[in-house]
Amino acid sequence: MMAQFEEVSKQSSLHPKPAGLVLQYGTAGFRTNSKHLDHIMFRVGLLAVLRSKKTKATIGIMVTASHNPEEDNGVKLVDPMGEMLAATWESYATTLANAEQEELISALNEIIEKEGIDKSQEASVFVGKDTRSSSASLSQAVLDGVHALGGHSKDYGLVTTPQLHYMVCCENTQGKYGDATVEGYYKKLCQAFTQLIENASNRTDDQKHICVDGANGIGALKLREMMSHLNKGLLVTIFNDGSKGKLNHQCGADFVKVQQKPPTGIEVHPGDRCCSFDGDADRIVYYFADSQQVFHLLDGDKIATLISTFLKELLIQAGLNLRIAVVQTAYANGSSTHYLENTMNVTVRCTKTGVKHLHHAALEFDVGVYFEANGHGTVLFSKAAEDKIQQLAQDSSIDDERKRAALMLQSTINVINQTVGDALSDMLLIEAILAIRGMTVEQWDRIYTDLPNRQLKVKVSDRRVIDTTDAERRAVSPAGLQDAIDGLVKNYREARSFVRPSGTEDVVRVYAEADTQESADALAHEVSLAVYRLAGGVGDEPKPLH
Ligand code: 16G
Ligand code: MG
Repeated sequence: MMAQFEEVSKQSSLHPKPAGLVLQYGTAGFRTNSKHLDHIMFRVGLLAVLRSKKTKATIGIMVTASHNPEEDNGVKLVDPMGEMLAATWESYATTLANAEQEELISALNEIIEKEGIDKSQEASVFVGKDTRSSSASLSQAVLDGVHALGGHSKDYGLVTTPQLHYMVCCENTQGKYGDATVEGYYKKLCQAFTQLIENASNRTDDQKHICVDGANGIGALKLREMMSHLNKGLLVTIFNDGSKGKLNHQCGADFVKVQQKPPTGIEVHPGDRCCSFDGDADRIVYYFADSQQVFHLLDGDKIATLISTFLKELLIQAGLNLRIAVVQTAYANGSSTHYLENTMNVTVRCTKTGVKHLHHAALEFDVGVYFEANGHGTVLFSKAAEDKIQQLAQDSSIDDERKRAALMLQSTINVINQTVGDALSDMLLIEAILAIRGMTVEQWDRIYTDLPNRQLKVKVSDRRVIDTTDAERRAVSPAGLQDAIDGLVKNYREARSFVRPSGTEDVVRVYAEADTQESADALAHEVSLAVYRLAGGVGDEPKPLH
């Protein structure tokens, strides 16, 4: 190990840390301009080796900055079952990232001691990257870090974030989750999709057709690869495939959700079913234009409703008494929550923003459907639920209806990427559900009507003065802010508003919804003013939207 540390010191001087640069492992890992990330990548490689030794399992490292602009990059660690890195290790990541060159070895030693890591344990790390121009050299820096500390690596090259999560899970379950190859991923998902759509009656080519905005990123590439496994069960036209446009520029799921309009690079004709991926293909939103050319967005809430309704009905048909729930955040449209709780009688949980919080809450149920309104989400099945579904699917004594439902549940388990939200996998499940139901996007959209809403940002001198509780739905500090919000909300119908410090940008986010767009806009503005006045706003006072 001494020799290994010398190697780390030597190599780390080739990946020097810019003096004074401080970065934090946030909700989505490290993320900033790609110029500042070389030393971060090397050190994340080191940390992954320690994490692998500690867990005695393969760890994943994904080089991506998701929906951020092309100039940015970032990196996330993936834990053994394909989940996000454990929270205690996030702070190790931050410590390592910010250690000066001469402190690096002692920082490593400290982690080794604290975690009681067996230094002689073998380490294995899977690495993937997105299509950014900086990703190639940055993922090389990751590999350098892994090798400097004596870890084994497997470089998957260009993959989506969810594909890397899948690989890690496959490897650590000795193939039970699937084959840890890109081929294995396509085969597993596409076979399940093909089985699901056997339950759909004859579909026309129009019904099979979908327009996909690939955000000029990795999702477009991987969707094209996947199409050869789909046997014409789905007819896909890919837009923003990276051949001309710039990554995430005026396109992708984040753009469409935030701007509430179609991306550039795609013409949305009435009747077309469209969807957008984000830059690393872990988010998806759907949309269409109606006959009046009015744009309709089907976000994560609509997706969660479609999927949970489908699953709940299958569970009833299969006669399985399993607990199903939908996990959302405060950003979920009030209409979706109301519909799920009061019409569908589904349990709804609300957690803080960030995938790991939703994922964690979903684990408490037999079938946990989680989605953020921004389109990141998946379904988790408990081990007990999977076993029961498996048994029933093989039971020859049950009637046809139960059997059919059990088989569909089984295929759903296989089509969904349970490790993390996955645009490719979510798209296949959504397409299968629409096909089985014989449902158009218009019909899906009409299940409930979104309450008009508005999101704004307010700049303050220190966003940490805002502290929240109740899954970010109420502010406990600064004093008087929540009372002010409550007072404003009372002036509108069906209104709701909350504020929270962003985890990814230096701003406070404001959300408001109400019975009309005018009211939602006015309320969001008034709440922004309250934040500006009570939480140390900087710059000009927020202006009304109209
Ligand atoms: C990160 C989160 C995402 C969340 C977003 C909120 C992960 C992998 N990603 O992108 O889930 O919606 O942050 O951003 O957890 P905000 O804190 O700036 O509003
Ligand atoms: Mg993403």
